Amino acid sequence: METTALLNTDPAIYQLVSGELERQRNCIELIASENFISPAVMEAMGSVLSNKYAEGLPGKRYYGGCHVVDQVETLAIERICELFNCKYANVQAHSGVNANIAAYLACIKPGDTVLGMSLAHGGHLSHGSPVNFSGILYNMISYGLDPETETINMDEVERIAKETRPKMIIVGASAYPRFLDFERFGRIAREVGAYLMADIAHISGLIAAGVHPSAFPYADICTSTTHKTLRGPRGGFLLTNDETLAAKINKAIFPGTQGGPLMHVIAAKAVAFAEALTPEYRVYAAQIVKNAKAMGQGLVEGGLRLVSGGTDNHLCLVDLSSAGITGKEAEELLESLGITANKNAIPFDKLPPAVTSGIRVGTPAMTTRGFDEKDSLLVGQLIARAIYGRDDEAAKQEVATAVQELIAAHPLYPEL
Ligand code: DSN
Repeated sequence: METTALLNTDPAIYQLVSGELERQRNCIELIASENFISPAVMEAMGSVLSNKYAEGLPGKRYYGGCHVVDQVETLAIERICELFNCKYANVQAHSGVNANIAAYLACIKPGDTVLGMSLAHGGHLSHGSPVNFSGILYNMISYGLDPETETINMDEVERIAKETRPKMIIVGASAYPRFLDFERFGRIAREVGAYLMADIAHISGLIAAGVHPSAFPYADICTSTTHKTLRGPRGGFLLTNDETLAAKINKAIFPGTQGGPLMHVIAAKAVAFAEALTPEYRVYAAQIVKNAKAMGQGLVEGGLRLVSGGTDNHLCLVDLSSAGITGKEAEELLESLGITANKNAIPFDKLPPAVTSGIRVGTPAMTTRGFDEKDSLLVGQLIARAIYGRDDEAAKQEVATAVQELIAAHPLYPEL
């Protein structure tokens, strides 16, 4: 790293930041929710905008000196609205969960019934887990996957919705490799008089680039993170086309659940949104999906089973139960060979969440690094080779060498 201020002031943290850069450079990053931001996004995040308090919205702040950050936030809002072809956005949410908290607060009251996807089947903690605010404050009902197809059974969602009459239905997932049927979810929500909240955190970049069906016009409200497929800084945002709901969302963020917005992060979001509006980004997002399919092919050729039989998006969920290894063991094995992935429950998993029978592997980060379908096919094959050859030192060495060759061919952050 070139800067000297951090080195001089705090060599311990400098060394750790450098160490993390080296770690990112030297492994194949397959955590489906991670990505590598551009140097421009990084620069905006490390800027003097971090110094500014700006509670409120552009033009309506509770502090003086906001005329510059007002322009920053206005640009971020205009760009995200253009990206998703929608009318209103709030870009202040500190994270995806903060965006979800605001969405609940804007739409419903504590104790109301909400229908969301089960965490055990690929949903998210904030979609109703009993240990999360959502499960604590609301009456959460869940839908899961069909045991045969391992996909969302929309007839079953409709049946549960009609039976339980939720005030809000959530569509969105953290470990679901198939397209989400926003249109059908929208019809069900309208039939039972519920708001439809689409949590598009994982797939927002794919939707923005037109390689996944859009949640609008079906969703009343969309929530998302900015740092997954969208390749921005860590953070969240909310979108809607409804003016009344937009006002409620703004109030739910501030003063409802947050204080001062992180203006440096909002600037970095604006930069990432501008990047996502370019033709190059659309090519990138399409490549993410092509790479996930190629990686899935490599995994299957190597003898592993994919939940639902394949992928439509940026990730594959791998069922390891017939390979005789747990998700936890596979995560550790792969990490020792230079591949970073995460253990993940598979539908109807018999093992606990800290062990699991699966791993989740995604392509957003490695696609940023320049991996193509040929590389991704090889990555899938290498994962399978590592898993089936885990007791064979020569096989493991072969995988580790192939990993090093792949990353050497696609350098990360050469400018740093
Ligand atoms: N932790 C994120 C993921 O990995 O999917 C979701 O919040």
